[in-house]
Amino acid sequence: MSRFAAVDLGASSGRVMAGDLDNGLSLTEIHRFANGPVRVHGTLHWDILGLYREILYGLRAAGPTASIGIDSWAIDYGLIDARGALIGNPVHYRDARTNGVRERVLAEITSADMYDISGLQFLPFNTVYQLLADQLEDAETMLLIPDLLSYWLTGEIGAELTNASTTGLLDVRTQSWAYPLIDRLGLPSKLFPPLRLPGNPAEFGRDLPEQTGIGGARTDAAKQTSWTGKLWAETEQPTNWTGRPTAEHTSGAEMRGAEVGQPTGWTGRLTAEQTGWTGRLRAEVAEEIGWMGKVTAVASHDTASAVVAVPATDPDFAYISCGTWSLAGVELPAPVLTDESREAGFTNEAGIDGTVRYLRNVMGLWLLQESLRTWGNPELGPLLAAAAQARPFAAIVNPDMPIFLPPGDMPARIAAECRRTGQEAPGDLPGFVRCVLESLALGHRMAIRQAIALSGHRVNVIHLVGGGSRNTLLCQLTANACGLPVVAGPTEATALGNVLVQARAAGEIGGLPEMRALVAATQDLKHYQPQGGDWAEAEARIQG
Ligand code: LFR
Repeated sequence: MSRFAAVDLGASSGRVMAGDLDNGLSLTEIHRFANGPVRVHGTLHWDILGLYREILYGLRAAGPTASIGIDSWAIDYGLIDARGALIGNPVHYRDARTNGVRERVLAEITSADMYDISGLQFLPFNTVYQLLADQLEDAETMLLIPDLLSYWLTGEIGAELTNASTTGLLDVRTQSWAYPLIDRLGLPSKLFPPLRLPGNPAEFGRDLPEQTGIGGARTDAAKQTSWTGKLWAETEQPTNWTGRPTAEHTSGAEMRGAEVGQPTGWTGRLTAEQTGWTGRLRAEVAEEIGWMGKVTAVASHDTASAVVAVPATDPDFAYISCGTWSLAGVELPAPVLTDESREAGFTNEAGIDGTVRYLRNVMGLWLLQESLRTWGNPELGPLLAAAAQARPFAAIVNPDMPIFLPPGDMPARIAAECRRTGQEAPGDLPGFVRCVLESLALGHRMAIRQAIALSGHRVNVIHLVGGGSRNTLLCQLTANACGLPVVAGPTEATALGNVLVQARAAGEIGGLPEMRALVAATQDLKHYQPQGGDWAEAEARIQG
């Protein structure tokens, strides 16, 4: 069966999609549902049970598939108690509870030390800061959102690697939990479950990973694939195992003797623990959706899945995964951990197969989405057409100002930022939209140019994927601002990446080059050539 279900939870909606590889690669939307945060007593929450119900509904509607993959935005998590129950509703990263936490941490541990361990940019809402703002007394395990949903579906716990790399608590070199840092921060090490490597590169004899600059994670993944599978199958209760690293237990035989439910003193390379993990649906779930199936570990960070589906045919590419956020950068074989990289706000997140997603978060279409919400959601098409006719470079802001992060009146904040930098605020809605899109294109320019300079990676073309690839004005402005051709599409990169990694785990397709070639051959792509503009002046202007 070459049909796979992709569950993708995005900022405006969640979807269950069916991906078919029988005849090329196609996606069908099965069920779409709202995924807005819920504010209760001042705290912004996920409506996680409601989402789970919608996912079950979508899986029932999809009918039997070879497997299910789940992705969502990164960083957010739920806490599980000793009985396996969820403690409270997960909190949304745009909530204010992390205000000031990052600053407190960085007063204790230098940003240089933190960056050298995790390679992660210092977003104020990173999991590490959320955990430090949270009540952890009753918590036994921390599960990132896709891992939490996988746990409910299968009963098995784990932490998928690409998403775990956004916590700030993963060692970027060894790709295992950074226990010395975890201890230093006073966080309980039992919270961090075994790591799962998505997509099972070794088991099917394809793309056997090679040693790379990041701690040899690839090699270990290949070596340990079979025994981890066996261990988890033999013990049949992986849910409360909490091993910690020592060098002793690196072979399968020893591992199999480890006592489940006890800290075993084991680990070797945690990366490999659940390589190519799949989990059978619980009977109760199968009954509810009407079919028995399994969940496969995919690149559960939505951005990691989107980067899988970048339709690159030339290795010298940059990407912008453009939705609520714009994630702009390059794919590298090893992290960049220099002072310059840290100061420029670049992150080294884990991609599949040992790749590094070297990128910076640009505020993204959030600026537009929140503006539209403030205006009562007028129709977007006519507004974009009017914005295309509006005066170029009338007003431009730095899209990455922290003031733009929380929900609320976005046009008022944009207007204030224009005034702060000595510019007149836009006078009408098309003017605001033009300002947002030019500012975003400028953000893309700054991130892509810095990614190239800091990594030394050559770039001939920018692939802009995700919902933003539908916005022709933004694509053209991005080509202009970056001075590079832009290939826009696919819009559904995240869901496609989710499906492709499942297909790879099932042995139906090979590694990244093969997956990307299939996307390039089957999906609608649009090409934009740069048309100039004084972007250097705009860049100078936003400083104020
Ligand atoms: C995009 C994304 C980004 C992450 C942000 C918050 O949807 O996952 O990669 O930085 O959301 O989790």
